[in-house]
Amino acid sequence: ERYRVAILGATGAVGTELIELLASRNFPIAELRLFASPKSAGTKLKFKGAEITVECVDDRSFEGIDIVLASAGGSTSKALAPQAVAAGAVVIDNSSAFRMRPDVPLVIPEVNPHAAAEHQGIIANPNCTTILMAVAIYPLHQVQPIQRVVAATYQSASGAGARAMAEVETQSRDILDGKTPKPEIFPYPLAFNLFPHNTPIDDRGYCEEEMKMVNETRKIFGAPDLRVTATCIRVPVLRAHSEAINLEFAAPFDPERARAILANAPGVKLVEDWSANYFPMPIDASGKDEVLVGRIRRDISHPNGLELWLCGDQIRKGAALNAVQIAELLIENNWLKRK
Ligand code: A2P
Ligand code: 11C
Repeated sequence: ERYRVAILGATGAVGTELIELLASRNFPIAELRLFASPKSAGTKLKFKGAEITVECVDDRSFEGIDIVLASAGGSTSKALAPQAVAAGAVVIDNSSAFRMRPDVPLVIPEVNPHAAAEHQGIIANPNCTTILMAVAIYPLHQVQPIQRVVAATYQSASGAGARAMAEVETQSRDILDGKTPKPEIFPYPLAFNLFPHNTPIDDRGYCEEEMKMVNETRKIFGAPDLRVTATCIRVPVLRAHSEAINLEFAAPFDPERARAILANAPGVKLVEDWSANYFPMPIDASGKDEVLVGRIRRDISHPNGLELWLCGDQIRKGAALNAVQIAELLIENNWLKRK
């Protein structure tokens, strides 16, 4: 069977990757429609050698569509996902608009695939930072429940979209040419700099991105009391996010055992060469499907602590790949229709 698929936000960083992944993974497509904002209408994008014209959305855009892969921001998803569901489509939404709604599954296929079966038309793709961390730590959590997570992130520009990536490149050139960079998408220059993630800050001092890591991880793991704290930082890297993660268990977790578990975990690639001091790096994670994990070591400050370091392609596993994997999961299990 083949499916009619629409990408909402087809011209964006994630949308472009969605098109590439549908082609390279030979997704069973009967028809692919591409939507973006009115300013992109008429643009032609390539899919498997053919050209598809980008359309803007109207009242009838989703008629006859089976699967909508949405990555056009939260407000666009809020406005258009219900319309797509009413037209009979399943929406896999990359925005944060629906993630914490009890009737919306929040799915990472390697972690909680069965949650997808319960969808009522919308399935949410988690935040990229959350996905990368969850893929790496869930296999350990299954063996010995994690009590507490302390994460620090080093997030690439791609998390803020295609224009943010272009801004870092332009800023880098400007600075090397002796010009003063003009930030537009980001609040401050990112080239040769870094700053805390610029989402709104709550009354406890946590930004939205940090609280997404807390709340989404709890929902995905089905562990509402899991203690998670995070510090999210934007760094001048283009595509891949990195994360330093400290895990605390109820009893010691042998690093050798963690290494053996992660060497065989789905979606994870163990990258460790201690003699060469070679561990995951964003340049090696860019364009890869797996989350690269390494520097697994016992926490010298706590007998039950474990340290690890990871890098993952934010556009791929952090967004587009996870969404396509959810679509594949629905098809393989015959879960497209609502229960
Ligand atoms: P456009 O390129 O026409 O602005 P990114 O996250 O990389 O910034 O990409 C955002 C994506 O969402 C782009 O494809 C963008 O289209 C699309 N988009 C933004 N606003 C809308 C809208 N109101 N309706 C449809 N697509 C939108
Ligand atoms: C970033 N993770 O790197 C963010 C972008 O909730 O999907 C994605 C925000 C989200 O800025």
